[in-house]
Amino acid sequence: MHHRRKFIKQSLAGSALLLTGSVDATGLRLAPQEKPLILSTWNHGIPANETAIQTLRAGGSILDAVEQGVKTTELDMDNLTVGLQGLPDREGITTLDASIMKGNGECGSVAFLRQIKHPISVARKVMEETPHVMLAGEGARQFAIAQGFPLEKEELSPKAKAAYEEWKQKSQYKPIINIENHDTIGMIGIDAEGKMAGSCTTSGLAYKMHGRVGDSPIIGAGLFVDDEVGAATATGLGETIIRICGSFLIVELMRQGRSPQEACEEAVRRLVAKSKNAKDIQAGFLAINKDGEMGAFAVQPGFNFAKGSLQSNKLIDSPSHF
Ligand code: SD4
Repeated sequence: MHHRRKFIKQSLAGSALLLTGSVDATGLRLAPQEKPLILSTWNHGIPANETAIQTLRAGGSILDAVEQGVKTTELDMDNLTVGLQGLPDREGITTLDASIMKGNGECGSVAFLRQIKHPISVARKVMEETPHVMLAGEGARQFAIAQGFPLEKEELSPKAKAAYEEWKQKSQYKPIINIENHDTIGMIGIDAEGKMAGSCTTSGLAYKMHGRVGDSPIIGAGLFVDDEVGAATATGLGETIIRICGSFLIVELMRQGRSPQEACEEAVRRLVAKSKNAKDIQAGFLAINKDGEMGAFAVQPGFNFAKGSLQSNKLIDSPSHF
């Protein structure tokens, strides 16, 4: 409850326009009625949102905005959870997962992709240039090369290499929550006309088993968008998100009348109920509905997200279950 109150306070502080929006009896139906609106996971969402908003200002579509936005993160050398500079699997190989989706149901994704700098753009090509939704591994890499994406040298970034060498001392396979306070980037957006799109891109869980794929490239788990209802994206321990079809669940709950905030809270409640060790894991969700209302909720404190509009771009702490 404390966190929820804090969230509402910060959301209110974040937007003067929000004051004209509706707040229901429970205080949950926050209607910023700011469109376009872009939400991105974690603090790296701030520069990603900047790019997304600039893309819209330059006349790009909401799909262009969510693709260009997360490409900023894919290139961020300080980020150890997205892009080729991300932490490797336990064999020392960095493999990438990404998905992209439009509100009309078109979507594309890549999983277990190596040596390609922008998996999100390959995911978009899967959506636009193939009859398929998802390509994985060597097939995804071959497709990327055929589409003209340069093949990068397979070597760890200096930061990832140092972290991997340290991890190898003990080689303990244990998910770490909230490492560096940023992780996978999931971005969802709505444009001025109410069209929605989303993107999600990650190097996945650090020191995962070779071949492991998380929620981020799985449509309905890490990302789901439906112009008739809303959009949702996820971050955190992918296995727990896949098990509840997290993002699809949130959109379906909104379809049944829940606010984005209520839907995110219900998804976390289910995820916690289905997890044996909920106290040790982190997962967080973001949602928007077609009216531009938003929601955020996580298992643990520490999850934050960036809310970007034409007026502002702010980091907001998410409320949490624990
Ligand atoms: C995954 N959801 O691969 C991603 C990574 C992440 O916190 O968000 N980790 O499971």
